[in-house]
Amino acid sequence: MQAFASNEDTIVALSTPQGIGAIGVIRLSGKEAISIVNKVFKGKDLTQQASHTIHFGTIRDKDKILDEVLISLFIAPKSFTKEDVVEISCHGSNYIIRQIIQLLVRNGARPARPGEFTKRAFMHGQFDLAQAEAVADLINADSEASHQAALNQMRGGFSDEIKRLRDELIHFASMIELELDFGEEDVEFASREDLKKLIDRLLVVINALIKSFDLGNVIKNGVPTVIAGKPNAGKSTLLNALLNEEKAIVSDIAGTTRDFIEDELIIGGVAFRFIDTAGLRETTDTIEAMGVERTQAKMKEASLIIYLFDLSDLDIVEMNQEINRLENTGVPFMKLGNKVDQVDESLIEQLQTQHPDMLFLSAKDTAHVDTLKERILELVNLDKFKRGDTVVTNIRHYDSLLQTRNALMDVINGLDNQVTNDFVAMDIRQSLHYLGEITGEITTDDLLANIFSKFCIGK
Ligand SMILES: Nc1nc2c(ncn2[C@@H]2O[C@H](COP(=O)(O)OP(=O)(O)OP(=O)(O)O)[C@@H](O)[C@H]2O)c(=O)[nH]1
Ligand SMILES: [Mg+2]
Repeated sequence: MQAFASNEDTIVALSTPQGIGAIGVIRLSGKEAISIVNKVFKGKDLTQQASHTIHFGTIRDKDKILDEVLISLFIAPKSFTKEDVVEISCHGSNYIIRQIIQLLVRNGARPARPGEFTKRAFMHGQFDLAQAEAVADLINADSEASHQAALNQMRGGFSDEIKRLRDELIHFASMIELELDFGEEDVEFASREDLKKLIDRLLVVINALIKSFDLGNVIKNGVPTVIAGKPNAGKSTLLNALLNEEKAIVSDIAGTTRDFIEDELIIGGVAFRFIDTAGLRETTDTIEAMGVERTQAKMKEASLIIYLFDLSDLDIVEMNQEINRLENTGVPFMKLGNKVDQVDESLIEQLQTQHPDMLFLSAKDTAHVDTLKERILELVNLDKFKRGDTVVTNIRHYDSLLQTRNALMDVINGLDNQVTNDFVAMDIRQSLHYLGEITGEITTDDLLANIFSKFCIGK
């Protein structure tokens, strides 16, 4: 039956989470939504009611009352899907919900597939594809920053920018196609200079969007923050203090942590993924060596490295070598002198003159760890984000932007090499295609199926 599922069907699903709750909301959308519910509802004739009204009554399976419910009516096109939508608020018991949905299915509704309500809203022009995807991100957002990014996108900031650029390019494309129609005659409707200027402008915006993905990605998935240093520096102690939980084993035996240990923590509305690692040293122990290799791999992928030095066991020459190596990785890092409780003030003063940006702390001291959290937040530059600039968070959009950039470069190269109009037109069409993929002006069934299958049922 699923194979024949059509966009014309009236669909039904539970829209609130599975499980017991005070109420559960069952949603239907489609031409028959009101008439199907009307068949099993006793209270009023729902087909005669106005849009945006709520009605009290009972849902009955023949003579058996299943539940007392409230029915909300949304008549097309004034609904989320732009179809007739009925929401049944019933008591949130799994049994009642199952019984009601089965009854509605027996009366002609079809169980909705994942994301099908949102897909219909998209197909009826409620919003574009990038905005539909933001709905999924919004539901999944677990920090203030990722929530804000999804909200910005859902409200269309990003889409507007893409659409504006695309419209300008369409104008040029049509001019050049017109020239093609004139064939042999040497006419030029679209100035090549203006076209180049437009593409340069497009590239500036697109490059900025591409660059924003680094930030967008960490906002959405958490900032990968690696805690590294030599064995016994206090890395696991610091992880535990940050999380306020005995997550990692701490001991005075060097080489305690052998694999990496990871957990998420939200600081100032931003999700951070802290990764405690095996201490860095030369070792003949095979397992520990594998751990060290993993540490190095994690450091390369990190957005931020918190590098710990054990002040109670410090070789300054070696420390400076380590700092040099860190600088060469290109990954932002913080230098931490740990175990301040074990050393003289004079050592700290000496180090402070050499490295003014070094933070001295005891990983065992919660007040110190709070200061560290503030410093971490400062280091991850979220200013751009706070200003409400458009930030790309979706890898699909990122990919389309890269493709757009390539196609635009082809246009520029073509213009520089004075290729014929049909090639220029083709490259412009290519860029329009990739830009259109982002907002869904250009879609394929596969693309849509792929995007909406990631939604949950009922959304
Ligand atoms: N006095 C003092 N001891 C600390 C401090 N931080 C950590 N330690 C101790 O240092 C030892 C090593 O701590 P760990 O957190 O296991 O060190 P690590 O860096 O994870 O070590 P490996 O997993 O072996 O690489 C433990 O005995 C801790 O209690 C500190 O700020 N002050
Ligand atoms: Mg450890």
